[in-house]
Amino acid sequence: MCFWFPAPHSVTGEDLAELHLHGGPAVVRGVLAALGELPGLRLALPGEFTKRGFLNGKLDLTQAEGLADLIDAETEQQAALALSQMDGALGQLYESWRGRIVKGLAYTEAVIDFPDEDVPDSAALAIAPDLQSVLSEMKAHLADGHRGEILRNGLSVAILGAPNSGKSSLLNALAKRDIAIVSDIAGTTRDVLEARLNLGGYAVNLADTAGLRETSEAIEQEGIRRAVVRAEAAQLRVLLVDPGTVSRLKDLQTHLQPGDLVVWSKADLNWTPPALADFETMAVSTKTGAGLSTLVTWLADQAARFAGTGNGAVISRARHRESVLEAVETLSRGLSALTSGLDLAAEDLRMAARAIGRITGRVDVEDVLDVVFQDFCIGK
Ligand SMILES: Nc1nc2c(ncn2[C@@H]2O[C@H](COP(=O)(O)OP(=O)(O)O)[C@@H](O)[C@H]2O)c(=O)[nH]1
Ligand SMILES: [Mg+2]
Repeated sequence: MCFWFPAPHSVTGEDLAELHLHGGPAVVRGVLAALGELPGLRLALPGEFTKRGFLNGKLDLTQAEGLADLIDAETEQQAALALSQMDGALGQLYESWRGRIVKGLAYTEAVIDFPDEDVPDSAALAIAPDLQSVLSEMKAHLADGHRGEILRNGLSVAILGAPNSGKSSLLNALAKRDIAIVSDIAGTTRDVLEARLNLGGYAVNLADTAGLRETSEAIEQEGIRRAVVRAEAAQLRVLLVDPGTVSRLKDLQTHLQPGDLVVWSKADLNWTPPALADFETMAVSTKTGAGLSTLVTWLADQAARFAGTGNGAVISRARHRESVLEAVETLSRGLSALTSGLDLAAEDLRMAARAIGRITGRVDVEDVLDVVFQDFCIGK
């Protein structure tokens, strides 16, 4: 069966034919081979359909990125974020900012170009309040606790603890597969091991780390150094304490930050943990499974707290954040220059508009295009 989508109403904006085949690989290969014999036909590059759609004005870069994210989405919340970005919410926000900056630029240039009576100097200052509010909106957009990026990349959680406290067993239990080697030999885990989980619709990256202790063994020392670095970079830390390591609690606690969790492990051994005021605590046994579902719920709640929902216009990529940061910097410089040198102000406003335009793909994007489309699969 063949569908014909004439330009300009197809997804790419060009004439487009779509073949529907029976799904067997041999049939698909046969048809592709036959098509390959026709003059002028070749296989599409990864992301080429979407790229042509972008070049023909069918969607902006944030929407193209939303589509790529939707294809890669593993959890419901990642898909929701991708869909809202595909809908154009983020692109519209950036375009409206760019429009307002460009308007300010136009006023400023008018004052520069017609210095005498036609346009009074105050015209340039008249647009200052609106530019000021664009600046505040951008700053609020940046101060979002990275929730879009956490939604998209997953909440990062590090499991910490002394050797043999049950960290690797916990990672395996939560991931429901044997990722880390479990053994009663202290110092077994050295590298940071990661598992990507879907907890309540949120992506969570759980890291198992080397047990914290004094050691003279060089490789284990390096593992412990990595554990500490990883724990500091994580959004949350879970400290595991078992009966054998509870005496070191005070010292281990120094690696935690407010909001982190202490897990009393090996609850099946029926031991009594000490009272602890500074952190939330819970008891878990990977041997019996007791407490595991409470821990999973806690982690999912934390992911929701950090990431919110995927609705609305939130920054989901470092690429966007860098450009908005650049726009904030140049726009605030331009605003202060409005009262001193209009030429300088105009140049700064132009740079701010360009920084925002780069996010949606409105201006000099050649270098950005490769970055955006290289992650696509063939056929999209
Ligand atoms: N009784 C009991 N033993 C456990 C539990 N979890 C782990 N262990 C044992 O504790 C030892 C150390 O476990 P492991 O996960 O390798 O700890 P790690 O060094 O912190 O990664 C192993 O012998 C495990 O079988 C548990 O919930 N209950
Ligand atoms: Mg281990």
